Amino acid sequence: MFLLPLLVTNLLLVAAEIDTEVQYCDKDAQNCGNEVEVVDDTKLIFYDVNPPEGFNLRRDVYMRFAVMVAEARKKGRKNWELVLPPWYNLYHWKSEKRVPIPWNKFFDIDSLKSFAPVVEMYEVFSRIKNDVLELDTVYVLQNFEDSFEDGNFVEEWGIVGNCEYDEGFWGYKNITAKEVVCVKFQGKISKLKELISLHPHDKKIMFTHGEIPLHDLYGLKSYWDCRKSMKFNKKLEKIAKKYIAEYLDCNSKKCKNYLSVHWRRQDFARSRGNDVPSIAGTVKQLHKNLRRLPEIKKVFIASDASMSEINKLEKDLTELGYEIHFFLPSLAIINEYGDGGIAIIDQIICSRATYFIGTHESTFSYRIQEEREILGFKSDTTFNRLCPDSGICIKPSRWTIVNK
Ligand SMILES: Nc1nc2c(ncn2[C@@H]2O[C@H](COP(=O)(O)OP(=O)(O)O)[C@@H](O)[C@H]2O)c(=O)[nH]1
Ligand SMILES: *[C@@H]1O[C@H](CO)[C@@H](O)[C@H](O)[C@H]1NC(C)=O
Ligand SMILES: [Mg+2]
Repeated sequence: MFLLPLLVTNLLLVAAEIDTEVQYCDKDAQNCGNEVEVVDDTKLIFYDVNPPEGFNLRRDVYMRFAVMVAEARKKGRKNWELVLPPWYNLYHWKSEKRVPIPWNKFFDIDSLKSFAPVVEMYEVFSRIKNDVLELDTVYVLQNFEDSFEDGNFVEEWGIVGNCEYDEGFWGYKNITAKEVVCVKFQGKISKLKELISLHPHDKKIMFTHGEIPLHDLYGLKSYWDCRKSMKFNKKLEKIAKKYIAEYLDCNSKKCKNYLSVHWRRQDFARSRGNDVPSIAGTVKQLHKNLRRLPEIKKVFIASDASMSEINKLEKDLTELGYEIHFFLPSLAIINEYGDGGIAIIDQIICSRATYFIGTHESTFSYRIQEEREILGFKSDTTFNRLCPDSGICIKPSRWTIVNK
């Protein structure tokens, strides 16, 4: 029986690989790392995002951290793991119960893990024996007052000193920090590694205002590899698929018979009059686009608008001869997935349409555009926007997919 020794050797090899960064383990030496120590050696990277930011910017911030940690792993830092920050108290999710929501509610965690070593907060808790999760260092990131010195953007950071963190650790009362340090930061996310290396023995490091560091390579291969791994929870996909089959008569991921619109209202309608149209302006633009697509009569509308605005839009478009659809969730879906899940279902339905029209500078629309690039739609059918009623209407940037 030679299987067992082989297995043991393999385990040792794995352990040695995890251990490489820290120390070389000689069997004669004292304190030789045993398996328990190896497990404890994990370096956990936590982060959070400026509280008012919405779901879809947060998805982008995740990608910055995921790419950084995946790259660090490739360069031998095998013990780094990224902790997925629970979704808590999001500004737009009005009906949500105030409890931290794990990422598996919205995303396919195995797929995320295929790109980066991520771990849910509840898994971190389950590894801990104490009643409290104590972070070693929390870096509170802050912008420099002047980001452009002499008109040049320079990458830099500087420690301000000890300070306070009062944003509440994703709603958990049992998380504390040994040290909180304020840091002015400007630059790409890989520069955070310089901060991480200040305290090489820290095992739990957190960055707040994760939106401040920028992508290392925005729109390049690593970006898209990460983006492709951000698959939604299969149950949400299934709900969207069923809706598309039932109401939009399509059984494929690339439909040929409906147009979709992301009609962003609320704060956009209130404060971005130069970017978004009125209801009448929306009707006019949709009619104009649909006249160029004579085979399409079905229109799917995703929106955060009030019921009265939606009803008006629906009435006007129906009078013009179009068949208008919205996703109206059942109570069961509302209870199970909340506003966050419903928004994802809207995004999936938009991303599978023949033709998509989005809202200018909405990250909700950007994520739909990326999904369509991944599905392989022609870019002409994707990078379209609603224009304001009057004034200039800048064409959307085309962030097309990069596969190699
Ligand atoms: N269900 C649904 N929710 C939306 C829609 N548009 C916006 N929302 C909600 O409003 C939030 C908008 O914030 P965010 O994700 O930051 O996107 P942005 O503000 O448009 O860049 C979303 O996360 C949703 O919760 C929509 O078409 N459908
Ligand atoms: C912290 O509290 C949450 C519930 O609020 C619980 O799920 C988690 O296990 C606790 N963590 C620890 C380390 O006890
Ligand atoms: Mg937003």
